[in-house]
Amino acid sequence: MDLAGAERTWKSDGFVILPGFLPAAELTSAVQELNLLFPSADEFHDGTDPRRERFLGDEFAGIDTFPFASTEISLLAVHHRILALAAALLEDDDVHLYGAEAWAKYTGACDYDQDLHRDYLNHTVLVPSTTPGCQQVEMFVFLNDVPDDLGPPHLVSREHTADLPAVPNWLLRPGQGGAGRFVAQADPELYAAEVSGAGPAGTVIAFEPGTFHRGTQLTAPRGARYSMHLGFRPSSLQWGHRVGWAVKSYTSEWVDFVGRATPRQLQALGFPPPGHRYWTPETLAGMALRYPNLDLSPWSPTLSRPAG
Ligand SMILES: O=C(O)CCC(=O)C(=O)O
Repeated sequence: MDLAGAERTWKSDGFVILPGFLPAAELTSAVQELNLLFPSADEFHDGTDPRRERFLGDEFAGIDTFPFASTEISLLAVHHRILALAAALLEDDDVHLYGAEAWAKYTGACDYDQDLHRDYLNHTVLVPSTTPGCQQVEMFVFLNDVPDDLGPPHLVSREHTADLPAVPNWLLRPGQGGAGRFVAQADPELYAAEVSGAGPAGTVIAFEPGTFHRGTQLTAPRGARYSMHLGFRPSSLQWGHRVGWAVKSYTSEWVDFVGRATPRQLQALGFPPPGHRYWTPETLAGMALRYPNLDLSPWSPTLSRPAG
């Protein structure tokens, strides 16, 4: 895992494409549980899965949010390689997962072709920054092979966009209509500068919310694309967010995830690290009742070292 090289590319281009970053063997258990969330390609295209209706006509209707019906897919969102990548790019070991979605797209279900845009409008209440320590990182993680005819995202390097102002945010393809101060026609050269994110299962595309990119059409006959969309920030960065995890923390999906996750993975969801003053006999006793399957020994003051 060449994280230093990834960091250099992310800094210069605003994104880095890491083909097969998650090894196939480490994807298997999550991929085997995809059907808990979504129909297979055959089930969708043969019309044999009643869940297929939800995907028709709206590209965003194929999104499930964390915690997922599959614990394996929830765990993959904080896989140790993903956390190491986020920490390297954000230059901070204490990273927080501020958004996690699993997304299924099927050829013909709807129009997946998007205009170039940045994501910052719903990932931060401020605007993107290039200052180290003040950045967020988004990731697309492919759960199946995504060649060019299965709708890989396209991205544009900062080399072509660094001078563009924060507004407008959507830069439209020729012939597309749109209104509002965040929307404008693009210089066609911007579309000519796009790079395809096509890659095998396990590919991770890391990009910052100020990077221009867009979704593309699925054209492969009977095709399906399964991916995750993750967002990380340094835990001390308060202006970047999408959801609060507590709102779903009573669900069995959350409790099952917590029972299987490591302290580092849980820290990425907001658990204080071992040694933090939160961990006292009072809170440990309460946590033992709330999460009967969680091994609390890593947070027990007698076993853990003080946090720095
Ligand atoms: O899923 C993709 O390939 C890109 C989607 C995207 O950029 C978006 O919805 O903002």
